[in-house]
Amino acid sequence: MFTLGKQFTRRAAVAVLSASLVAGALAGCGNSDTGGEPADDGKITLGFSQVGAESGWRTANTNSIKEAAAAAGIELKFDDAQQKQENQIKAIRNYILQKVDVIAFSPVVESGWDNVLKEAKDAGIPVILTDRSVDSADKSLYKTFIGSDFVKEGRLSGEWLVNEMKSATGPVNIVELQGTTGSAPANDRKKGFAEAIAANPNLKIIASQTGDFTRAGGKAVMEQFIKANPKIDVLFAHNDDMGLGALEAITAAGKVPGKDIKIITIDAVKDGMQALADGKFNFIAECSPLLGPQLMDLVKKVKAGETIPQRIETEETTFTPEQAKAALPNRKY
Ligand code: GZL
Repeated sequence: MFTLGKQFTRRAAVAVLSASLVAGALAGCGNSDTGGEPADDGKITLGFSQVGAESGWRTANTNSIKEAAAAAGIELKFDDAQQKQENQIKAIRNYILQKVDVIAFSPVVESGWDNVLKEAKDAGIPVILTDRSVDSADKSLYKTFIGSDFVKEGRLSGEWLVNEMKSATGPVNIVELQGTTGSAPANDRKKGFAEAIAANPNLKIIASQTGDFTRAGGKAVMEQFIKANPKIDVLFAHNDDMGLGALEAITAAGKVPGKDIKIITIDAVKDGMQALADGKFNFIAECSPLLGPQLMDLVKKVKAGETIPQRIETEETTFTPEQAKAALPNRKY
């Protein structure tokens, strides 16, 4: 039971506390110059939607982006979409609600982005495409694309095979492990490879199916290819990871990878380069995941309203087994 004195004191304390809470809240709103928004401390906030974590390439790409954001003093909001377009769209909408300064993402597939990109444009938030592109006709929906020329990667792979098989007389049966269905790298690598071998009718793609850029996918589909096709001379895999998965299926079938079945892949991640150096792969076309530093430079330029090129392609090369042996000690990823 409180005496009056204590009751009064308690009531007074509650009143003072409530008044100070209200005053504090108003003061917080009143401090910013944008009416209720946190004061702009000059730090750039980047919202990034990543495809997923499906391959060694993707892991290296994510590391590059996170390390570069930290080094550039850019606040990074990062989302892993687990290879689902609906998750990327959700993440981009969240970034719009959070009023980030710039949005960047690697679109898991080429189509279906116009609406959400228009929402970002209407919200005044610039978008940068990294790694993979979109098929939007309206180029004003994004500021730039930074990444590889996937058609060239496919073409270089096909050109190597044409040269490798120039003395072959009979049919050369090729099986193809495609990347994620509908993705720019899968579409373009397939196109470039097919164009490069088109003039050589003895080079025939007898089976082509997606392994979704994963080792498990590559192994499962290669097992089917081997069951259905008694004579396979070449495997063209759209990335190292599917090629590495296929190695397990090839050896389980009692065949020697790199000899009975020649293997061409794309990426040049460390595990792929080791397989190449060991003679299990025969050729790799490089696709660099180290886009982080260039992306952060572009984020700063876009935030500052500077004009940047519509498309920025990364420098890449190719590797034979000998070249892989020499490059491996200094490989960053
Ligand atoms: C290519 C990239 C592809 C890689 C795969 O830029 O989008 O996705 O080739 C990765 O390893 O999964």
